Amino acid sequence: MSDIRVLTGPEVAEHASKDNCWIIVHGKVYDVTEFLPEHPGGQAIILKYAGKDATAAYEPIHPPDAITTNLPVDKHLGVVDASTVAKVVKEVTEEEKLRQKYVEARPPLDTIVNLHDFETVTRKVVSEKAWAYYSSASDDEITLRENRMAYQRVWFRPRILRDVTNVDWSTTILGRKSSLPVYISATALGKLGHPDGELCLTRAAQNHGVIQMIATLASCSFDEIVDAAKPDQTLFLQLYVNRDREITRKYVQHAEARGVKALFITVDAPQLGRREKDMRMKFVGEEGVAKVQDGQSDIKKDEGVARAISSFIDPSLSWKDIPWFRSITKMPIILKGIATAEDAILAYEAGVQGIVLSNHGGRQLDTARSGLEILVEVIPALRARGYFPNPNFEIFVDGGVRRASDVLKALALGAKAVGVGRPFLYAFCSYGQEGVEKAIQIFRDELEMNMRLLGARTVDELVPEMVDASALSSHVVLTPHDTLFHNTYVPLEGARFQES
Ligand code: PPY
Repeated sequence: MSDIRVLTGPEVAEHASKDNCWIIVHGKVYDVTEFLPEHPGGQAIILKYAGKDATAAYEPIHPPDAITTNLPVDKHLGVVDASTVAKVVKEVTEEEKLRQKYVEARPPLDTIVNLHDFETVTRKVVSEKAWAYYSSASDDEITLRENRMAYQRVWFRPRILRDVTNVDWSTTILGRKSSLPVYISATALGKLGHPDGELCLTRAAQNHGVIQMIATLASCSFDEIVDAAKPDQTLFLQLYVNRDREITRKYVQHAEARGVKALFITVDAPQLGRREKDMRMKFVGEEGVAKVQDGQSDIKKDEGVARAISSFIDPSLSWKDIPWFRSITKMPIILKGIATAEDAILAYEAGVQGIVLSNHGGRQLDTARSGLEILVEVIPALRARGYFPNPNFEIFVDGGVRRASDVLKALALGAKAVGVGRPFLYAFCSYGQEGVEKAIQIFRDELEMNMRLLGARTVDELVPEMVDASALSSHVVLTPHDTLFHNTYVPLEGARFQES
């Protein structure tokens, strides 16, 4: 066994320049000189910690293994004697003091009554940077808001006198049991908002029989998440396809070997949308983000959290790649981000096992339609070709779901289940694992009431006749104002003047 080199703080501090840059992360010393130009978050942020302990800045946004997997072994220099390292004292800003105050003053969890409440709390208890990244959507955020509005253009046609003493909202998703017709959809960078990150989702999901989709860009590493799950817990994987297909192949095969049950390939993000709230945070100057997977280095300095780390995503991904995915895994393959009937038909004909009708939470092409509106176009088109219903091809919808009534509308119109991303993310940002459990409970309570009132005892009894979706594709119908949503929605702002 080779001896581990033990370095001192002052020794590390000697390597604090662009041409000779060492940093400390988790008590280990790394030579990142050659990696500097490749860092997706830019060089500036690493150089800020050159010769120092970068752990505090590294931790919220990098999976623990990001540095070890991306840096060649010969750049792992050894461990540092902790007693010799100067502590990095982080100045407590006014923003941070205010944030702490809000954390202390959070509404007790038992006073939270709906999913919007988690968003209201999150906005105050996470950093401005986290809020900007999570809440932002592309361009004018029209689609973000439309996702919510679309559900309000569909009205119920409830049936009565059906003995609704017992109602059961459990279902299967891709052949796996799910206690809800809802799965936790992938959201990235969970540690920006809570120290335990996505593990809050995993632990809550296992207690309640809910399925979690792990994000390629989760803050927790893939293995940490799988390790936190019970052996029989169903996990799905969301995939950003890497320009280096070998990295993707290994990632997918590792996931399958670790028991992941389905692969959701994101197909609506060949380039990341411009999320202006996020961009205005000038993320890169202050904190860095990991080269989570291998990628390019042509990063601009002020593009926000998401665009800073998106360069590894392959924009050349095409229908021609589907057979390759089929050849590397036996997991069901689902295309996440289908937005038209034409592509739904192509997906079916490509032999995948499902599609997610989605606009990526309004974060990609602005003024793209809502998943629900896509659904009413897709179902008849598939049906006309004899492709629907088909138990081996499931259709999911995501975006804008805040109420069980939304879920029931999507199911009545033909969705197998719906994906919920931000509300679960906000649930753990505001209250950790307990928040997620509460969010699940809220779904249960709302499902019970709404199914009774709708006259549907099981998810199979949710049929198209229970909804009037005739106004869904008209974008000019007036509905009563959605007060809760509008109270949490933060309007975009214009250019900022410099502070004097
Ligand atoms: C998103 O932010 O919408 C994502 O899908 C996650 C992400 C984060 C950073 C780079 C690319 C994608």
